[in-house]
Amino acid sequence: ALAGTAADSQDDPLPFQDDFASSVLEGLSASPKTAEPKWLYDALGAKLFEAICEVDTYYPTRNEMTVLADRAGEIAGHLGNDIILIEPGSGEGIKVRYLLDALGGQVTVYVPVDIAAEQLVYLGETISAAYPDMLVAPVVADFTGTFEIPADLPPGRRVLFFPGSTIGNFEPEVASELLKRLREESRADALLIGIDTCKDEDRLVAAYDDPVGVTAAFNKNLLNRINRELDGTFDLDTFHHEARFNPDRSRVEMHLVSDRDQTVEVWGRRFSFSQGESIHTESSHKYSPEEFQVLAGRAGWRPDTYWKDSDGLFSLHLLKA
Ligand code: AVI
Repeated sequence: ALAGTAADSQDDPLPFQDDFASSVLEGLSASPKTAEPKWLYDALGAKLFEAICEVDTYYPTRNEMTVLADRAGEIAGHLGNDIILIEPGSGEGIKVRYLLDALGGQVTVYVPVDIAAEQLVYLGETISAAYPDMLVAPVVADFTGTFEIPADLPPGRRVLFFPGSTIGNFEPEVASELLKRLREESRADALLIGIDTCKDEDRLVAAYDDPVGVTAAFNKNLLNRINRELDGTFDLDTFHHEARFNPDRSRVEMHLVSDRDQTVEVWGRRFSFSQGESIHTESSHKYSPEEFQVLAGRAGWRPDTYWKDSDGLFSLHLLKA
């Protein structure tokens, strides 16, 4: 069954628009220039991210699905019955199906939480049709802000499902804060979370600068979005995508690099770029299992167990509140 879709701001048809403008202007005014990675996911950006997951060199999605599929039975054994499964940043909801299939009737309620309203409504309908005995209660919200889980849910054991190494896109201190807040706001007992591990530079850079150019398109689409939604004048032909491994911070960074000296307008404000100057659009932090357990520990999560795929490229952790 499908419950009504709850939004965190019911009256405002574009609740995130002002946030987008102020965030972009602030990031472009900073030195070095930055943009928050969450803005990469407009309708086209979300599609391009789905395409990235199909690219040969982008291993995280495939390897995480392998762990989920191979360990489904074990995971089910750890989680128990009457589960209320809450998924922040549910996206197109492919991975959750592995879990739902493995958990069978153990999940009574699924609460996907996502900023992309249209995709969320579609997900709610398709998941509800595929699992008719389960209640689906979608929440339109930016999970990095405050959001409310519907109050009228049946009782159950709340489990947060946070796959994809999405937490890696936050600075470690922010990631820890977010894991703490997710625990408090969702009042979850358990957290099942995907974490990409650190590995050799070549493999990492190939994953974030794929030969087909899908990741480049995903990154450059941000300029497209700024042009469309904030009256921007970015010339996309004069910026290129770059993926840089930063070993000191154990992360891959995505940048949009200006190919020449130029001035760009956004919402009536002018920003100058020198040749080679970049906008840092995303960081993707990589953690060993032990490093991640320390980070999660700071957020009040106790490690229970974790699994890796057979190549050791990706880990799935189970933690308890
Ligand atoms: C969503 N997130 C975990 C992806 C990542 O791997 O950091 C986003 C991404 N950026 C480029 N490729 C994929």
